[in-house]
Amino acid sequence: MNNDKIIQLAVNTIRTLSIDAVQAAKSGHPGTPMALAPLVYTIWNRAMNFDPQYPIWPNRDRFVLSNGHASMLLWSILHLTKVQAVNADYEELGKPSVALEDIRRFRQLDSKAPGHPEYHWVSGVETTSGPLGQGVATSVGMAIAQKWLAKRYNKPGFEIFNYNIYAVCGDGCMMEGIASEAASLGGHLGLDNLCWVWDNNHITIEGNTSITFTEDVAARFLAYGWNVLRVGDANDIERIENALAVFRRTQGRPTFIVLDSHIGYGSPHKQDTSAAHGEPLGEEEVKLTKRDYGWPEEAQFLVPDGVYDHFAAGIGQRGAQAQQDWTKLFTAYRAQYPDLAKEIEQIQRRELPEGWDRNLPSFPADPKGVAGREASGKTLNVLAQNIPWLLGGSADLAPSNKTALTYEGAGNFQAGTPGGKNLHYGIREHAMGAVVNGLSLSKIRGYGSTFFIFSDYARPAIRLSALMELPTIFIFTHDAMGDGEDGPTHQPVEHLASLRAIPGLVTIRPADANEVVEAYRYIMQLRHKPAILALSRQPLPTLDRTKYASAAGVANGAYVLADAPDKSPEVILIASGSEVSLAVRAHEKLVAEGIRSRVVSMPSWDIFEHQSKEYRDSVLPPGVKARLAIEQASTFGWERYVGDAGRVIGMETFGASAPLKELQNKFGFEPDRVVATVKEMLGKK
Ligand SMILES: Cc1ncc(C[n+]2csc(CCOP(=O)(O)OP(=O)(O)O)c2C)c(N)n1
Ligand SMILES: [Mg+2]
Repeated sequence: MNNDKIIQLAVNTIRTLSIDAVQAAKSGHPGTPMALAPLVYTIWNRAMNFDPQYPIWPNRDRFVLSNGHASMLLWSILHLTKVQAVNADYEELGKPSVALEDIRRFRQLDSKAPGHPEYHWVSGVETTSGPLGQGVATSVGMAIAQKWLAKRYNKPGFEIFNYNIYAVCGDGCMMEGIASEAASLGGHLGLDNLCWVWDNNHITIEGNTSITFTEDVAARFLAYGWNVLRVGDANDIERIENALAVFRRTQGRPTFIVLDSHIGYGSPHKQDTSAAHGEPLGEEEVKLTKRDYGWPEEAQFLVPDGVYDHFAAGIGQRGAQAQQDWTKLFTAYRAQYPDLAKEIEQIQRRELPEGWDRNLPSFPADPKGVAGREASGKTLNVLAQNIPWLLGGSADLAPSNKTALTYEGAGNFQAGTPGGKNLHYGIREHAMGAVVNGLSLSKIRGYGSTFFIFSDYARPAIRLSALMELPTIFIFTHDAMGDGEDGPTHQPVEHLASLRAIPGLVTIRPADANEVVEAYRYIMQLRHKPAILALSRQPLPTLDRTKYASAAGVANGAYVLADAPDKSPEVILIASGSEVSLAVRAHEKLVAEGIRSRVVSMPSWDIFEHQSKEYRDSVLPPGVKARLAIEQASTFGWERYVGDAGRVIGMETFGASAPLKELQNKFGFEPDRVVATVKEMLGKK
């Protein structure tokens, strides 16, 4: 078989597998895989350094399919290149990541070819994508990570990290704000290891983009500081290959390739129409399209002879060679730089270095206390020195969030200083969320930060953190009404409830400085869960831990902080964050009046829910029905802990603009209100 013929056969295999899978599933997106098969073929078989045998090789090139609806592109290429499956413990499973049977069962339960690319579910998927724009934005985080890793670990003669990141996106990604934020950041940082290819097909679901999207996208990217290239024919493999080669030679800026394509390529009635986007072609049209490709019309899920071999001779050979060369290089590196090599290995396994928690601060009892954000800043600065690969920053609020790493040598991450640990995301919260995901997917321990209220702006990326089971960290300050005068635009109300509702996300709202330290201690040990910290702006009294229980209770999510004298409470006060010291003050009054109250500090619902029933019942004895939750946030959801007979002092409305003291008075966050409510509940009025 001559070369052109086998190439065409390989490309058409990607197309027809996609068509057949969508047809069998009776749902899915055939048009874009049909159009982009040559692109994906070229990136994988001609450009990428990726060893299908070892898809977690640390120096592999990354491929991100940001237009995740075109997932059949990924399932086809993972299958045809015989990428091997690896489990969450990084063990090779000795079977393909995506079998032909999975493709036959596209979009069915347990198939390794789900509707959209899912990290953690299918080996070879570098990030979950589908919410448009997230993939490309995440790729910026991956590119930042590569730059940082290269700066720290590469040594003369040892290019340990020199990989590139390829991301494919569609019109939807280009319309989404998150992609613009990320492109702006990527351009500013001059990420020349990053290449986005835009599938410029002029089609989205509602029709031609002439109805919605008529700006000059290329000009936008030039303005962002990207190198912009154009390939006028998505079927021209040589020109695609040339453009990718130009990308690899380009220094000092990321590359944006505009690829003009025809959605549904080859379909006589659906090409260039939105009908090709998101529904099966239909049996008749499938046959006509196959005829157009010169494909046997009746054949289904056909992988013609020679196609697997063709990929094996391309990416298979090149990737294996690159991986083996690297592994040899790394062996020599380990001999010369054992400490750095050990770090790289720990990073890959998401382990913490020895002594990661040494010198963590401990705060003495102090009625005036320390702000949550202050305690966080101190703790973070210690951890970042103990854990070299812990890095991050804020969306322009570092002075308020106290996230700046201020110790000698921490440095700022900029184009010319990629070893810096302080990232400046700019006022781009959504991209920040995705960038943190990208760092984490690269095994760097990344964090992002802003005011808690603006967690909304990052929420879709945080949700993906949870879906991907990434140990990302989000540090949110100004967690309630502590910024009083800024008013309701800046006062979170529903945010705790809404983040607590995200499956797998660990939400922690510490009560005092020592709970902040314990929260970090807990978070740092997470390997497969994201965490958010909700921290106060204002000082919170540092509780006297000789009198009250140890802050180590944070690791249980909730714990008995102060108890009734006989340890058999008639009422339980449950609080988080700034309301814990309020609960303690009310508790002292109640006890003085002979009421047997208990205070439960509950920094994290999620952690508490993961404790044994025995433990949970010991903290909240089922027999004690008089329960009062106090939290400066939406009351939504607290019924689960206070029960039918309980009460909640929380927020039913937005806040207001006034000094904090007046707000506490207006909204009832005062000891006397707590005491009165308890008495009412106990019928002692
Ligand atoms: C954030 C987000 N909004 C909406 C959707 C639903 N959606 C999926 S694909 C699509 C159209 C995308 O158009 P384009 O990126 O041009 O893809 P093409 O049809 O060209 O493959 C939409 C609106 C989504 N997946 N994510
Ligand atoms: Mg499109």
